[in-house]
Amino acid sequence: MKSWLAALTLFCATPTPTLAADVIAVHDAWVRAAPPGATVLAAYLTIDNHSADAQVLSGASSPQFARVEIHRTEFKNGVASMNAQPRVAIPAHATLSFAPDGYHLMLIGPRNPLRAGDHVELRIRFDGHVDQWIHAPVRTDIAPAADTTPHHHD
Ligand SMILES: [Cu+2]
Repeated sequence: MKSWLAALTLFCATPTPTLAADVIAVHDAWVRAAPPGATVLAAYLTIDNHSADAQVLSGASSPQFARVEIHRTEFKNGVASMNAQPRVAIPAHATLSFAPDGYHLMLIGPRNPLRAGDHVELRIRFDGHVDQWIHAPVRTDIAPAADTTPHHHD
């Protein structure tokens, strides 16, 4: 009991930012495979904010790419355009999905070609927290096992 209290006191007194998976969980990350020679790839993921405060995604990077930007695809009069978003807020107790035709991480300037089956290491930055590293498999599309709805391919 005594050591538990000591540990608790230490934890509460520590001023360094923390990021526990029970505050912000990043999951189901994947990178859409692109043709050889592609200079950009898109990464998708889901962010769960389990806290009572809004959390802010403020950047990402990867040792495998020159840079990573947060983008949002928006449709105006049927025309899609991608807009860079420097920061994206996730409201308290909300989930934000990065998915095709919406938010995505734009992976710019691959240092090496990536094929389906490879992995991308992504460093995700949230304001006030320690950066989170995630592991995103490269695949041609959403895994068939996770996709039970009828759809067509172009
Ligand atoms: Cu983009």
